[in-house]
Amino acid sequence: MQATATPTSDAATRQKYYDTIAPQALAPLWEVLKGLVPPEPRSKAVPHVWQYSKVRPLLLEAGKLLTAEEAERRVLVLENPSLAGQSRITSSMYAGVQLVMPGEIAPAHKHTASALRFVLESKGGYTTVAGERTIMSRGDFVITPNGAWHDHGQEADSPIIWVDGLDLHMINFFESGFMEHHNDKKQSLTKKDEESVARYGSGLVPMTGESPFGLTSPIFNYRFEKSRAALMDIVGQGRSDAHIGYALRYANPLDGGWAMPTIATWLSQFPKGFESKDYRSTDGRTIIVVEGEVTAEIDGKKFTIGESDIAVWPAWAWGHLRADKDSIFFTFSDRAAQEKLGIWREERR
Ligand code: GTQ
Repeated sequence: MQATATPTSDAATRQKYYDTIAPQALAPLWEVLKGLVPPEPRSKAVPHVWQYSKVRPLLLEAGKLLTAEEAERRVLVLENPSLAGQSRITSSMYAGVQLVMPGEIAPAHKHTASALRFVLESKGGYTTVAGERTIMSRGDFVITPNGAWHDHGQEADSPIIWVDGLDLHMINFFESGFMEHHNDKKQSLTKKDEESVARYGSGLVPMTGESPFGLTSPIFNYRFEKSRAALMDIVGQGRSDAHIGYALRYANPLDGGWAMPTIATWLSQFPKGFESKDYRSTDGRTIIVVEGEVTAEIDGKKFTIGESDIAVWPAWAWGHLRADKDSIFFTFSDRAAQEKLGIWREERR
């Protein structure tokens, strides 16, 4: 016959025991197990929208406060309201809005974190990545691969503004981050402008050789003009997905995977009046509307995302989107990292 275990201790006795084991750097799992292994994700982030009409003047005010060089990167961090002070838009992702004024250079540096730029305003602004320069225009999705030197600048007479998305919280979680400043403010150009587009950007790739950027796409500017044209061709075919509308993901031409190792990125179109069905996934998303206007209902919260507005849809929160006008929007999330770990999930209603 099996002996039945009977609870024997009261709270005070247990606490006394915990006090005994604590000096040995030991702790009771049973007091914390439910929080450590939850039945399903419960994001610490909340849904939120930043209106560009409010952000832009504040960012330009920062332009009068200090130079890009002094700041190193003149950025207003998009902080999730429930994660204030942590520089997080979701638990795993950093996002900010960066300004470079005419004549300025955000000086060359490199780091372990990968960065994406989604360009909101730029006439002639550039970023240089590993010796190759690309001119940035509105809607371009630009990548700074991990470990690549990069500096940004504007020689023309208008400010440039873009949204930054970085995986730095993932890097910092692993405590694996390095960063270095270049000796020169501006790295020297060792390649022709747009050379990587010629080499990798037309559905053809070199006969030999790997990506110069390891797991990151060798193309570091996915131009809006091209992406939009491809997306609109798909829209023209009809057959939208009930949950995602029309969408194309940015792919690494060498292996077909996501363009970045940790961050997934895609471009969506909803025709006016299209409303997606309820959806949730384990990746928290940042959405930037390029054209049109989208109304979101996420976790019971309703808000409108207008042109150049930035919204966050937390992990595993039910939600859907409706287009008030023909709309195009860019999304990024940590889905690429989650897929590599085999933990990404979605649910459709
Ligand atoms: O442009 O390299 O928003 O290093 C935060 C950290 C941008 C950048 C950010 C960075 C950068």
